[in-house]
Amino acid sequence: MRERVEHIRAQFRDEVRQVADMAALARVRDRYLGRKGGLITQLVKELGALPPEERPTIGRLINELKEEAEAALERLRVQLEEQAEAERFERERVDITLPGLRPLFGAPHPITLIRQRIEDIFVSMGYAVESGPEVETSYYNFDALNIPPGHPAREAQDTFYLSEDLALRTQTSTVQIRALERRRPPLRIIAPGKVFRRDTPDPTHNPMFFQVEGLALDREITMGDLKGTLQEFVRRMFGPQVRTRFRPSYFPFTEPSAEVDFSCFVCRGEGCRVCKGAGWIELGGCGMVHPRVLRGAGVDPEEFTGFAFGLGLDRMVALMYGLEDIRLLYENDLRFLEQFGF
Ligand code: 2NL
Repeated sequence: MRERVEHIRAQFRDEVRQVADMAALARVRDRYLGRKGGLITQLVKELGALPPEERPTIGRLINELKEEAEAALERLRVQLEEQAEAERFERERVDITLPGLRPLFGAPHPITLIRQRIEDIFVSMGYAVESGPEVETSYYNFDALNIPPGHPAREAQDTFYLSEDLALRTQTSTVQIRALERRRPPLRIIAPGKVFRRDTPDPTHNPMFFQVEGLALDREITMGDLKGTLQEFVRRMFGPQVRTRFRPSYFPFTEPSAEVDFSCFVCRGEGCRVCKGAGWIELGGCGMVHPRVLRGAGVDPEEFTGFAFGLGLDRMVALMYGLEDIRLLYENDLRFLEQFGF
């Protein structure tokens, strides 16, 4: 019996040394200490069959073996667990001193930035900001603006027609006519928004661009009010030293009509790269609203007069940021767009 105990002890020690993982550990535990058929468990059961004088010594021996086995297996279990945890920590290691990844932040589009500045200036002068549909009927696009059927401005060559009667708006006057029908004068509104013309893209043209139109109607409004308003606008926009200049022009929807320029905010009119040596930069077109346009919208031109203007937003953005090609504004290249705002 003593030899069997010693043999099992040697065998146990040998097997325990070869255990490399939890599964092997469980197998060894079961083989020696399992409730049914464990080799050591078996020894304990056989103790009763020994002669009484042998029982105490053999019993102690078996007990020692059992305790040794239990202790060895427990030590091994703890060791395997620590080892598994250390491996997991190593696998999941994170270098918290590494620089973080910069989160991609949105930035307002340069057209949005300038549009908001323009809106703020006019809102502070008592104007409301209006918007309306980009697809318009011939009535709002042309008839209401004193552009009759057959007029060259209605040509399919310049306008994106969607059907006989529908087209993409070519100016935001459409929005102003709609607002006028809704609000009735006196009123002061601006209509910033997208407009569409069938132009071939080049550094200064894009078939879709942005315009800000303005309209002020009241009793006894004069051309002087128009000049003062646009003068104040360019001062607030480009600087206090900037002057304006009005040249006679023609639009079907205003009479009289004018082109408005402002003195170059870079060279103060001396002539430079920005103003192409002219000293002046074109701002847009303007004039006193044509009586026929007023009458068409149900406004009595004997009671109310007013001025209107149309300014190119893209050109102002290009000037402000020194862009050589306005198409940059429509290519959605993040390397370009990331540079604006905040
Ligand atoms: C230009 C010319 C202009 C208007 C737009 C307008 C609007 C109404 C009535 C009369 Cl509701 N006129 N708008 C007037 C004059 C010129 O735009 O060259 N824009 C870039």
